[in-house]
Amino acid sequence: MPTPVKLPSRPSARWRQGGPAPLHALPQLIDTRPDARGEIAAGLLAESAAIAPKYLYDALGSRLFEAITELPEYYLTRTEASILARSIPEIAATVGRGCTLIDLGAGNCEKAASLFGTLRPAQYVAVDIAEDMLGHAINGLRQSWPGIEMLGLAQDFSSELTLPPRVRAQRRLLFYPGSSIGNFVPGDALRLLTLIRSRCGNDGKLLIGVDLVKDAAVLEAAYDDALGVTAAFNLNVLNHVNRLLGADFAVADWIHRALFDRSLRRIEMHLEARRDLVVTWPGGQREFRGSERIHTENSYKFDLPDLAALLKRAGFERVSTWTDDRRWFAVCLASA
Ligand code: AVJ
Repeated sequence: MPTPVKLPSRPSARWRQGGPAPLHALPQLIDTRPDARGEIAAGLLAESAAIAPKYLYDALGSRLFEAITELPEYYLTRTEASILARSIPEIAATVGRGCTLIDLGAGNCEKAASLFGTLRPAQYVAVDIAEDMLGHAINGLRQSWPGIEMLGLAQDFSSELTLPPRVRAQRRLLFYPGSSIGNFVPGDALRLLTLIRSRCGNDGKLLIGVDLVKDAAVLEAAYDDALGVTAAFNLNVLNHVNRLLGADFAVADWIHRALFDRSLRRIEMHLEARRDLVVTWPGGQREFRGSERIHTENSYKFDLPDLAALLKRAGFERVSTWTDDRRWFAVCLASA
């Protein structure tokens, strides 16, 4: 029998917000993340074990991901930044000053902040499942941009995208950069984009960045770098699961794997057991054979025609696209 551990209790959904309050007294961080334990246990007990990629982002995982974005092999972040730097004047001219910028998966908010000077939003809403990073980032940004009203939402927007009444309904620009849409299998990606479209209102737009299909060696190096930072990022999910579920994963028992599946057009990240072992948690356990894997992430790669088709199916009408010279990454502005 596993030793019972004390688990943090979390109400299933909560608005850290009472009735009407003066604007200055409202919280800057609203947390509605659901309880994770049931979902994680179900994933571990599935015939092909899986842990959802959102659990990669505890405090350390968020910092490891930041480190990944600086690796020579991980071209995505800097390629997207260079495309945005070139296209943002045109985007800003289309969107106009004073929009409400809604940042989906804001992380350290750096990408969105790099657009503030040109875009001049009136309101900035940062949504992310990683609450620790969000609070810090927003506090920092407030100092530098006192003219922009800011709000953080700790939310798993893959299951809900609930925008409180303080978020203005008009002139929204939803920002979904970094190819994060690639974490979703095609049906879920379409569902999420349709949800995003519904949050755009009748005059809103979506600015999205996606990674494009390319040479397997380039892709695999980006997800299995020489320094081992991506390996640490992947393995760290086990520490997070140990805390969330009270499980007893030993990180040293697992190996990081990242492979491109060209027919499915996705990088898959897995953790592979080094030997036969048993993992236990309060109320459950799972046996793994040596070399058995836990699937931790899909990272889909797109081509431009499919991407435009996907955005249209989600309800966007006009789509403008910018890419880099190598056509490794694309940024799209899609309007309702
Ligand atoms: C943040 C989901 C876009 O898939 O490239 C980086 C996460 N995983 N290295 C990606 C990630 C491994 C990243 N996204």
